[in-house]
Amino acid sequence: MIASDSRKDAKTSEAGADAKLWLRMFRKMTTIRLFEEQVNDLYTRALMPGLAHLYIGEEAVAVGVCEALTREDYITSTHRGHGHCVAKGAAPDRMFAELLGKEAGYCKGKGGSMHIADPDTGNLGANAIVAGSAGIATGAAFSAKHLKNGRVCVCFFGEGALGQGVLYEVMNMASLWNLPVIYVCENNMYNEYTHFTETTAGDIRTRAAGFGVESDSVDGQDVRAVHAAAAKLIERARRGEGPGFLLANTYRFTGHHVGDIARDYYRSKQEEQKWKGERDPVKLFTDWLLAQGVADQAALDKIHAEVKVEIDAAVQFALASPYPNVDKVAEDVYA
Ligand SMILES: Cc1ncc(C[n+]2csc(CCOP(=O)(O)OP(=O)(O)O)c2C)c(N)n1
Repeated sequence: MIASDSRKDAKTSEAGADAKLWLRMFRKMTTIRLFEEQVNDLYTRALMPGLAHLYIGEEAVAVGVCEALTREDYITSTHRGHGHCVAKGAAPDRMFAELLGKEAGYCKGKGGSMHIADPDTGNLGANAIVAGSAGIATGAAFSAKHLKNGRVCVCFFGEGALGQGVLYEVMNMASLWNLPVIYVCENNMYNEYTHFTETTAGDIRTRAAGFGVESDSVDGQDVRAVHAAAAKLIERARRGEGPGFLLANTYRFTGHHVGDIARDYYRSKQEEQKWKGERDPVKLFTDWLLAQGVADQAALDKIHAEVKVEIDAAVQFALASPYPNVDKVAEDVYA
């Protein structure tokens, strides 16, 4: 009797812990979605210098993976990096400040959208060079192994990076040296304006298998599936069992960058509508949370409203923040 009661208690608290995790994931995915919508708004109102590459449609990948990491674990990111940054714990106000070139930004306004780094949350930085962070991620895993600090590193990249030699050089090293690094390939199907099947021969996972790197593939629109697959590879790497490769199949809902608005010459409106209507990761997760009774609509609406307040305040903070003084132009610049 006591045993069965304590088993019941254990089960209930496990369900409670899961519910906490699911709702945290929902909050993070919502934060990324609203963050990106504001980025687009700032761009179209000519308030943001330069361009940005939105992560809308891919939120489940960053959140599913980063929720399987500790704060001390490392990530590296890409030109489409806002989602990774938020998922790893960065503050939206300092991110917006960076996008607007303000001194309060993560790189004091000198990095912009494609170069945000946040060492406090283990984010070693975004990189505008396709596959540019593969070496940095593998080096971070090398250091973690030799410092024996138990950290792992996740290297996010788009499938366009599969065409870059550096990825294969470092996967070879990671396998030979048994490094705690997980290469997460976000296959959103397009390298800029070209379908990946026109640039990528063969089966993607066999590229990892060729180096003896353990791999898995997952529906990148399903945050729970991403989380489960990522957690397996991450914990395996943490135990010292070597690198991993996760192929997350996903789709970017908007243009390659915010200025890519006339897209039907490379992909059809029907294709986009189908993904947005049937495969929206936030909507799919919302439906699951409601169906499972993890939360009711009012609770999810409340989270959404709280995130909206946070994002709106973050934008206002960034708009009101000062630019760096001109005498700071050469500070923190290395050549
Ligand atoms: C080495 C290098 N070559 C070309 C570019 C120009 N470029 C920027 S994004 C991009 C496509 C990237 O596609 P993918 O890696 O699949 O990422 P996605 O944009 O789909 O997230 C290219 C070719 C670059 N930034 N770096």
